[in-house]
Amino acid sequence: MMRPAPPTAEPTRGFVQLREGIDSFLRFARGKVWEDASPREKLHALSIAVRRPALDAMRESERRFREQDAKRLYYLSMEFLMGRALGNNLTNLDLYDDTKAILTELGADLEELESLEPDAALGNGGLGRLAACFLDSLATMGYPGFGYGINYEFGLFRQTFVNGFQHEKPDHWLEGGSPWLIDRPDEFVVVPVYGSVNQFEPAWIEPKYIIGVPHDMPVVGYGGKTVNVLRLYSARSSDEFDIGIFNAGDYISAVQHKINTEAITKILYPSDVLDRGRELRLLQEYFLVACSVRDIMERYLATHETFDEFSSKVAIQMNDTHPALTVAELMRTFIDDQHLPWETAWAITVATCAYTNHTLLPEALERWPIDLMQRVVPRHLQIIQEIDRRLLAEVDRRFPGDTAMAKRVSIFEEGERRQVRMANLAITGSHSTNGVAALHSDLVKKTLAADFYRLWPDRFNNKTNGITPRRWLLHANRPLASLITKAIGDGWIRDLMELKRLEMFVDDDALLERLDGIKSRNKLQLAKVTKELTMIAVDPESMFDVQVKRMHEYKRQLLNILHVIHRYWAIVEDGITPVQSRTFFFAGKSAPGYFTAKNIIKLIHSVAEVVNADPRTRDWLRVVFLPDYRVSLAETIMPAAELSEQISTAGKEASGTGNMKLALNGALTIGTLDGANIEIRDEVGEENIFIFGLKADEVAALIASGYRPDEYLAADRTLRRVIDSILSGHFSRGDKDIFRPIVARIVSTADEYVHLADLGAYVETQTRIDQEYVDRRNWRRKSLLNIARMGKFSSDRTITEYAQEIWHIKPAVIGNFAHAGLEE
Ligand code: 26Q
Repeated sequence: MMRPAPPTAEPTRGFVQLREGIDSFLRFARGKVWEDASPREKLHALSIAVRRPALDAMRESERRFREQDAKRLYYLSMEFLMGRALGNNLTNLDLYDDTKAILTELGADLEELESLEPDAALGNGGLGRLAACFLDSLATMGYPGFGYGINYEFGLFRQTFVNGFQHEKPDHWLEGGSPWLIDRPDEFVVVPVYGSVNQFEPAWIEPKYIIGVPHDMPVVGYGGKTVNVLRLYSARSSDEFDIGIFNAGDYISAVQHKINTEAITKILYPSDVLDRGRELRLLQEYFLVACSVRDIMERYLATHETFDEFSSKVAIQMNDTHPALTVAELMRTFIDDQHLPWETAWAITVATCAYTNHTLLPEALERWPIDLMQRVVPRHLQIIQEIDRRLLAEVDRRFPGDTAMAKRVSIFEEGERRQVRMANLAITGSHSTNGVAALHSDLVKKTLAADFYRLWPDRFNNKTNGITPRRWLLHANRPLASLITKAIGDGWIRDLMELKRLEMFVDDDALLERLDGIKSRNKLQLAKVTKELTMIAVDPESMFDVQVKRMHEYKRQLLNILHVIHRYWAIVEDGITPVQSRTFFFAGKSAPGYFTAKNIIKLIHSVAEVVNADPRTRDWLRVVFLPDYRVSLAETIMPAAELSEQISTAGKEASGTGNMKLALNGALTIGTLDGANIEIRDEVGEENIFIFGLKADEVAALIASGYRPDEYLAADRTLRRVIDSILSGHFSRGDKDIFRPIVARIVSTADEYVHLADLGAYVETQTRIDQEYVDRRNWRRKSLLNIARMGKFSSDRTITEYAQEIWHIKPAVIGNFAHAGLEE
């Protein structure tokens, strides 16, 4: 990219305004000058100055959308894992280098200030980060696309380790206020909840009321032209808003009501497996839906008289089933508030809504007990019952007598405690259901939703996930980004397919050398951070092998650590000198109540303690567990990684997106044929990726025919040695019990993740990888080919597909007056 001349020559307008913005904030809001400000105040002042051009562009973008009466996409999600804003926004506004120069003049370091910003960790993992990448792509391409979410006071817990055990600390990220959140108290909405219904009238009787207060986060598109909004709601008690809903009287119970109400948006549920049947979670999901739908309706009705155009002006995407009550809330609004007939309301609802599925794991499918819904959202339950009645009528008409099918598709599940199946509601109430990678979407049609696929085959489609190259390459890996730009120009930033042109350089030694130099520099940086976080010194010359993701049995961090143990014994007992030294990096949070995942964290720490200390192994293998994995830490890890571990049991990982971030930053993948790994292989070519293990259908067949882990143990003494040494207490200071539950799971015929079935192939593949790595030029060549062939995995491509095939929205670029017939 062309960088502006040094500021001393001719300061740019952006430069002058930034400097002025910083000074005036400190003077007028803090009564200080730069020299007296603390680092945090400096960060705050800088952020306030940077948000000025962002907010100007935000107003201009909204004006454009309104003038064009553009169709808008609303992305409803319980999670947005945004990470830090300052560096990303500076990058997208093209103010990063100017700002760096200003701060240098002022005697401060931009990266140091950036590192003081708390992550906006309003999500657990992949699903929440996907939503954040989508917002970046929507704004970058000029689409009218907006996020709706919850303004959790506490984001995902901060993770610490005590003695190798995970501890959770609250993440009070808003302490001191965020410069990136604009309060909009005057745009509050009123949300009814609880109360009752009767059979005679379509109405909600004597509900209580909650106030939803929006807070807007600007989403700066690359180039700074389009700035969209992520609107996050906080729950407030109605009495503060003085809208006369609560009659004064009982002071204590009024305060109690305030406490209960405000609890709704206090905290993000820290589980990505189900924490089932919690009333507070249902309240959160309903609150998100109710606030968003009210806001969407108000905006639509400000410029439209009837609902004839609703579905041609509004698209709603439901990020998993968490906001699936949208279907019922839209129906309630159309019928109860707008007095439309059922058929009309239903046609509009289905044409407006679309649903993305992110998992096939049965334990992760949302189900809500009917009695709970009856209490919390009685009118919605009543509407869902009518939706179900009509659904079953359609099944009976089209598949007469197939009562088994009717049972399976029904939104209600029979049982001791009858439940609402949210996926069935979402599929029934949408015109589109998509999976997030080709294999996953195929499995949705064949397994999860086979009956619905028979009913409505045209509703099902695939949208393979993607990641934003702005955050994950341009911002996170500046040295690599500038190498690429020097080689092929900066077109890749908006069109990642341009990376293909790097293939011209596969045999260019000078470029491969520079690529090697950048990776080494990034590894040094990660080594430094590792030392600070863990006190462990790692060898920057060793291969950096990384598995970073939520802790889950299906993701098989266990397979990874079993291989490490195997390596350890190969050196110690078999006297095998490895051809290559390696550092195994792990990072990831476990749900606080997920006992097995927490135990796996402890096992990894225990193995680390032994292998890192043993003089026979410490030069060959190091194990590190980096605490508190989050977006900002990922921005340091991805650029330094050389081997990417994507080793889930085939058929279990819907897509994965870390796999894409790592490959885009030049790591080679060792992986199973699962999720998007399959499509990564298709892109990079078989010779540039390390695929091993059972395929999805083979896993299914193995389990169906009776999985026998003991057979793998009997056949392989090195495998027995790994298991036996865990049980012997070798890694746990003699404690023979602590890891017994883990071992019991992997030697059991009930291990649905078939660890031992894949371990042999995994170890062999790892051995082959060592040999490939020793030829460093060969490795960097493959690394370059991986980077060059990652174009498909830009979230710009994903969003373009959603826009054209599901949402039917168009970029509202400057000068595009399609409706006024003034097209340029
Ligand atoms: C639901 C109800 C109650 C409490 C928690 C939840 C909950 C929260 C988060 C359930 C699931 C999640 C998150 C799921 C998730 O992150 N799935 C991942 O989505 C990615 C983006 O599509 C995929 O790449 C991953 O494969 C998938 O695991």
